[in-house]
Amino acid sequence: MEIFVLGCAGSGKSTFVKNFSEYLREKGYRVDCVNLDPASEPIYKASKDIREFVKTEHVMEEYGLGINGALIKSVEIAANYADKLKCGGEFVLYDTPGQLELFIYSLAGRRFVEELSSTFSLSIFLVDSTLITDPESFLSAVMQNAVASLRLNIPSLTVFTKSDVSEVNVNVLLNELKKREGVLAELMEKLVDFIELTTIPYRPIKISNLKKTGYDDLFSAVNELFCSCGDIS
Ligand SMILES: Nc1nc2c(ncn2[C@@H]2O[C@H](COP(=O)(O)OP(=O)(O)O)[C@@H](O)[C@H]2O)c(=O)[nH]1
Ligand SMILES: [Mg+2]
Repeated sequence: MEIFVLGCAGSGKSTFVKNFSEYLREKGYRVDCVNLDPASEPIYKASKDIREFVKTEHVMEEYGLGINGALIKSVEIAANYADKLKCGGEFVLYDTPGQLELFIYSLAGRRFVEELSSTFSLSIFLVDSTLITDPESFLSAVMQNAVASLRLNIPSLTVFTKSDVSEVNVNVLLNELKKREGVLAELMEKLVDFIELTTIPYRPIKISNLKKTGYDDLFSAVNELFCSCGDIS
């Protein structure tokens, strides 16, 4: 099974890849971690690393680009090497570039996913819980996950990280929403219907990468996604 780990910069992708791979190995699975971020050295032992083929800092020098241009260019170049990053583990965790938009709003992300995925591929969309302070930020995060899923054409689970410092309480947020008025409140009410209709079993899953909690719940949700298809590894 291939798991593409997505999320905004700082949401906890790399820490998740490191700690969730350890969790899966403790369960007895063969796990590969793959770094798809040409701008960062992996903080885990990577079976494959895109930086063997392209490094953002070299692209900056070679093409005379600033950091933003070099990030875009290096991810474009990286996609040409996607076929060299295949791994044979029962679970393969792909750590994606720091900036989410480089992966989901460029053609590169789709190329990586097409090249590397099999029948049992999904993305895990990490959201920093400390940034979910109101119904607006909650619904934006869930919608952002829906966009990522559509852009990459794979199922995607929303997962709230950093639950050790801040816990997302969906019922409280939805109650808050009832008190809102105006055009945006109407939009949000419709989005709640949309989420309920289209995202089961995409329930909010809360994890802490630091404490390694919530991983059992996440593991069950991953299994549920493919449960009608038999052996998922
Ligand atoms: N408290 C807390 N910090 C976390 C958690 N996950 C990641 N972090 C911290 O958040 C920062 C960004 O994490 P990182 O994995 O580099 O995020 P990335 O940019 O998405 O790859 C680091 O300082 C991590 O130690 C978590 O579950 N809880
Ligand atoms: Mg990272």
